[in-house]
Amino acid sequence: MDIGFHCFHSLLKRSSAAVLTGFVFHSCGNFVSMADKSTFPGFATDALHVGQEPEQWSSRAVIPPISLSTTFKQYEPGVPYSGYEYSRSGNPTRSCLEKCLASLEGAKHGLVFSSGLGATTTMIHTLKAGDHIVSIDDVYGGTNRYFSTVASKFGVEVTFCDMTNSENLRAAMKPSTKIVWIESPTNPLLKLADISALADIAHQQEGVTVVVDNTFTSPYFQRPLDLGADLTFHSISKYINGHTDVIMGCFMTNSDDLEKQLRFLQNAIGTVPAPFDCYMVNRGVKTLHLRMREHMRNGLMVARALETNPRVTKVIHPGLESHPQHELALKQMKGFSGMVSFYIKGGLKEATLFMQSVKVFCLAESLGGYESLCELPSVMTHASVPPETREKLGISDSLIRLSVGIEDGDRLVEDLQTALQIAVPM
Ligand code: P1T
Repeated sequence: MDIGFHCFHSLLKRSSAAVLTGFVFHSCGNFVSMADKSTFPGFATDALHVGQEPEQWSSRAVIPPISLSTTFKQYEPGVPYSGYEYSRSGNPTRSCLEKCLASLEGAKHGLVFSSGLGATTTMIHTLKAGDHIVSIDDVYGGTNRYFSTVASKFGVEVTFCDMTNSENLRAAMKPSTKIVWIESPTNPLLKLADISALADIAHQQEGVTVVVDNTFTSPYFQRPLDLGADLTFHSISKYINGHTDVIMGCFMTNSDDLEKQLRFLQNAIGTVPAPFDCYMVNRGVKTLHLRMREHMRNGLMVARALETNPRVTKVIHPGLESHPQHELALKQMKGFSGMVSFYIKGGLKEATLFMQSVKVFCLAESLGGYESLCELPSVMTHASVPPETREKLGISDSLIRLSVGIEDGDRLVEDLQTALQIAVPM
């Protein structure tokens, strides 16, 4: 256990006490500087500089240019001057983003795709009919839909499994299992999976690839590859880009073989992002470390405030002592994002009125941008999950998901408290 863990742990406690007693800003100042010390060394420097070397451009441009050309001149047939031939198979703006993102996960390779689901689709193309995936049960609705209704059409079998108990994975695996798909924290219930324990179990069987969807935490606070995963996945559309203006996904890996397979499939399928979008993400990621500290501070502040509100029946945030896997959070994460879920007293009527009454938060899908968003998973992001699965998981019409942004924390709390008063008369 390192010093970072102790700082993180004691600050969580200090921050909560301070929020309750009203000394939010003073405490959060400490929190931010301490949280910063506990993150991965060199993160900010890498986010700013890796893959950005001016020497790679003849102009010595400090900011990587947007390379729009779809094709590149060749010296003789099949021998390009620059290593690039055609932009589906490789592009200079994309390459510098991939190098930068790989460094943030401590990975050897990074690959970016046209969307998070485009990346998922590409990975599933490594399988053949009859192969089996074990997926965490509380997975993003679109991932669930892709596994259950699209991959299954091609003969790929999927088992959804509650991985909060790692032993459940052992029971769910079959000789045909090829991928174990973990999301931690999950979308939208913020359940955690013990990545090291699950990777150990999965790797007892040869040929199993462990994928961790790290979208909800970002590489600033969690590095699944260090915990034994083979691939880290992100919907870049969220925290990594952070500005709600690009749809993109990625995989990071230390495996040369997985990188080779994914690059081949990406070129064969065509799931590539546009150079302009790569430029945008390369720019957005430069402030990831700064944004994540603010998301963490505001997320905890909001979670604490909701916990004491009588119009709320339950708050879910891995940083709260009430979270059933709080200790695991402290063990495998170095901090938290701005994701908070809660159950409002009442049902669909109260939840709808609440989301129509907020003024700073915006009622919209997605998450991880600088702005605060709220949504109702049961009818929005997780509507495609079968109703009986939603019910079993607890994705009811009173479950509201917040993506807490980096506005002033006290304004966010005030906005939520006011909307709750309007929506749930007492
Ligand atoms: O939207 P896209 O970039 O294709 O990423 C899909 C995806 C994958 N994994 C997680 C954990 C996600 O949250 C998402 C996208 N999620 C939303 C749009 C949402 O509002 O939850």
